[in-house]
Amino acid sequence: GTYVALSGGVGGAKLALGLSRLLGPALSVVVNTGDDFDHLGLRICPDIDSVLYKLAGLSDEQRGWGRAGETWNFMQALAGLGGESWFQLGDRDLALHVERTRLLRQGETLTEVTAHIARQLGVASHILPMSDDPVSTEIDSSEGRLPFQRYFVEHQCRPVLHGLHYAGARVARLSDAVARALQAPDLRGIIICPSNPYLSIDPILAMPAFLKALQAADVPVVAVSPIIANAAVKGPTAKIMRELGVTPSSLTVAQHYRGLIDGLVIDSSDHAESDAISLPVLQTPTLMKTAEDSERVARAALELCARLA
Ligand code: GDP
Ligand code: FO1
Ligand code: CA
Repeated sequence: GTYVALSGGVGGAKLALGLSRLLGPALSVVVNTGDDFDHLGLRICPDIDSVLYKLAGLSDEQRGWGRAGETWNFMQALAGLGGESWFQLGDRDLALHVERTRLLRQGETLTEVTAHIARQLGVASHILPMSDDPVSTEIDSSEGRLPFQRYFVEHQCRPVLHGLHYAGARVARLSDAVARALQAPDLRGIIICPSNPYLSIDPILAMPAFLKALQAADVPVVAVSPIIANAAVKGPTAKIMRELGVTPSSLTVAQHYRGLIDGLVIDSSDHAESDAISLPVLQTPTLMKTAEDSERVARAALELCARLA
């Protein structure tokens, strides 16, 4: 059977790696593009690149974004010219942005460009942008409405978040590749990776075309909670939950995806929450540090899909 995973960047990519090792070409990862923007004349797609680098074994695990063994000559030279330096592009990473931007300018779709790069990097699973139409996440905050990367990188998520907008989502069309993946006759399950629900998964679900296709797929939908012991492993997920007036917990994740998911994988340490979650729950250690961890959590998600089929 085949599976579809929904993913943001780093957190999602950890599970996508495990799923990819188990499923190879039977896995399609639909990746958030709400973080994407134009910078220095280049098209930047942080979540797609996080998934590509992770599955290709090229990601920098300490920094949490970009490539391992990176050098910064370009950024230093740019700063010396008085250029913009709030958003760092490493020398090796830069090659991907330059090549992607060139192919997009030639008229290729982001789906085609991403498939080409995945092939070049030896990634066997299908890495699919959530849409080829632009969707841009914007944050309503104590600093006013901010474009995503201004909020996330320049302001380091410090402004208090009041609301979110996914500009373009309403009219974004489904790509043929995403439609085919969701309509595959041998589809066995849809897995929502442990990504930030508000910043990484909601932009995908905010597209009516996608939501409709997801709901038409008659297979179990299972999420893996990004919250462990009332905290995010990394990033602003718990902070955003507090700012939205909810308690950071796996129960909150379950309630957030209510009506959409059929089951939830939570961390063993959160076993006390499972009674309050009105859904089938599978408990397992969900912290992923190694590829073996990723494979173990991936197996748990697939097992829950099988149990709910
Ligand atoms: P981003 O796009 O790079 O910000 O990353 P994602 O949105 O895909 O993932 C961010 C989320 O991943 C955060 O809420 C983290 O708590 C979660 N996360 C990161 N690592 C792990 C992990 O090992 N296990 C679990 N369960 N969640 C994780
Ligand atoms: N995150 C940062 O915190 N600072 C950066 O300078 C930065 C540069 C960057 C360049 C390329 C890329 O693909 C990602 C980059 N990120 C950077 C990560 C990033 O944009 C965010 O972590 C995500 O958008 C949130 O998912
Ligand atoms: Ca992201």
